[in-house]
Order: sequence, then structure tokens, then C-alpha cells
Amino acid sequence: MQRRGRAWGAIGVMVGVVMALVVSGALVAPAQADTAVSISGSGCAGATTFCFVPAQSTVANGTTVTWTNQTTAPHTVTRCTPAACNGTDAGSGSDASFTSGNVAASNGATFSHAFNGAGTYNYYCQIHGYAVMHGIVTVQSAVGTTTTTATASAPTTVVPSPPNPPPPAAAVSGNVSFTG
Ligand SMILES: [Cu+2]
Repeated sequence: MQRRGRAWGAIGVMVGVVMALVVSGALVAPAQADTAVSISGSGCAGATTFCFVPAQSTVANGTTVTWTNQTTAPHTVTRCTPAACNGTDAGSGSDASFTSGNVAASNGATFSHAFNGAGTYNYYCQIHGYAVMHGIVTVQSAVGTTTTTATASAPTTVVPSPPNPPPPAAAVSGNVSFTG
């Protein structure tokens, strides 16, 4: 009987620890890491004058992507249309507010956009053209948001349930040693 009470208490503690890890991991990992893209004037693939580095970025929904101009020329970050991008369309991303951002000519100037909508976003530089400068941001739907809400309430429901199966006296002594 005492073993039973301790077993239930141990299970409750272990579940609580696992839940805590899941919650903290889910909150920190996907949503908060912002992503940087350089607008570069050297070492470009295909030996173009300018390019976006990296040309492909994959981020979680809600992530802010910041483009930084590392050249002395002005650039834009502009969503594609088939006409402007040699047949490449805008991509499947549902965030219509990502359209165009002008990055000034000074070295270190930035353009930032927080992506809210899963899918792909094909973009190019209006000034230098798609053939010279283009990139793609892939936004993954947030898995963490729904998991966090579900697990956050779980520890409160798990703790009261152990006293049910074992007899009262044994259960109390077993539980006290664990909570204390
Ligand atoms: Cu450009």
C-alpha cells in the first residue's frame, strides 16, 4: 500500500518536471529567435554584383527578419510578381503586408519585417533586378503556440489525482515526503 502511494507521488513529480521542460522549451525556442539577412556586395553566387546572404531563410511564424545593407548602394526587399521575377510568383505565404522595403544607401541600414502567415515569400531587389538579387523566406506554422496552451494547465490537473487509488493514511505520508 505504501509503495503504491509513493509510486503515484513519483509519477506526479516526474510528469510535472517533463511538463515544465516542455513548456519552457516551447516558449523559448521557436518564436523569439530573429533572423538576419545580409545584403552583400562580395562573394555572391553566380558572381553577381550584389546578393542576399543567405538567399534562403526558414523561420517560425511570428519571426522578425532583418535585412542589413553591407554595401554603399541602395536596395529594396520586394515581394515577387511573375512579371518582375522572370516567372517566379510571390509564393504561398499569406502575410500580404510583406510587399516592399527600401534599404537606404548607407552601410548598415536595415529593413525589418515580422512574418505573420505560413508559406513561402519570394523577393527581389527592384533596383538591381531579380536576376542579380533575389531570395526566399519560408515561414513555418507555429507548433509551439497550441502545445504551450495545452501543457500549461496540465500540472494543476495532474497533482490532485494521486490520492484517489491508495488508502488515505498511506497516501498522505507518501505524498508529504515528495511535496516537502
Ligand atoms: Cu539591390
